[in-house]
Amino acid sequence: MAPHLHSRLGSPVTTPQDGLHVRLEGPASVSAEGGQLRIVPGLEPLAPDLYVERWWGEGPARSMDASPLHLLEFDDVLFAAWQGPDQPLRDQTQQAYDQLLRACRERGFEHPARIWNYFSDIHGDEQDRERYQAFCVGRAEALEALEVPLGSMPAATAIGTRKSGLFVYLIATRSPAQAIENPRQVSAYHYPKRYSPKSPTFARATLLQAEQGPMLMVSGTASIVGHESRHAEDVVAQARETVRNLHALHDAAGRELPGPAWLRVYLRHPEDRAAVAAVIAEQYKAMNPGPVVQWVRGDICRPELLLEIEGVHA
Ligand code: 3EB
Repeated sequence: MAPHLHSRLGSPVTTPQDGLHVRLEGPASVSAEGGQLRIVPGLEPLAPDLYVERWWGEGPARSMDASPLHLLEFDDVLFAAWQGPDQPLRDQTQQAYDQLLRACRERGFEHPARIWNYFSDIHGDEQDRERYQAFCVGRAEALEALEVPLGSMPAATAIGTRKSGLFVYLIATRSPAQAIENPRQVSAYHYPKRYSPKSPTFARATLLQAEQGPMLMVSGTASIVGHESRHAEDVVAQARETVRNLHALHDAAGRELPGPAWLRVYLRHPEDRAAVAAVIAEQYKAMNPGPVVQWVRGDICRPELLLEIEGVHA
């Protein structure tokens, strides 16, 4: 049977509902209690958009809180989160992925469909490597050891923060979602080695045939064509290239899918917001209502990239 999975980006509700809640305000933390898994990653919201991202499934939700691992299990979807130190990043990432994926497998949720990664100082050095590369190596090692095939990677986000700590959280299902690649881009797991000794292991998007209809979970998407960054230092051109990539992913997944229900925009420089907002408004002007958009300050993994956009079509 198709899994039940729902996602909304919206205002905080007074009666807290069951599910995964990602908030951007308050001290960085992860906790699972009752029917809720609450995550405040080390990101900075760009006020006044203090939206809450909520994901939920069907049936009673059961939580398990055993730091560094926090779980929330519905009938046919599992949310899992890991919070720990981000030093040394390679080892911590390897452990986080190993523990998260083992916990998913033990509960019968073999297939991670979507994963988010946040950690500090993404352009800093660790053992003569950029920390983003150390992260890629730790992640690839864990996924290899667990024999996750390259064509079955989850959609992903990896963003640098200004608060220490590694936050990894995911959505896993019992049956696989379909990985979608972007025909305008080389698959990240086939990037040349100059970006990282172990290539980034993620799908550009995953398409889940959910009970209520198809859902497309779109990875963090940036101004990259082929494997190369485009339009260094030109935020408007980067925004236009990024929405072309989002459009290409929508095409690849199937135009019968609705447009994005919500988007999250990560900006390296908050002052670029108005320029990027104009590009997004133009792109989705035919949609009514258009996507709910959340704005966050964050460091994209390549220093020349000024923004990244992720989202959900459902
Ligand atoms: C890119 O397309 C831009 O390493 O998990 C976007 C989303 C990016 C996820 C990751 C990296 C990751 O390569 C960067």
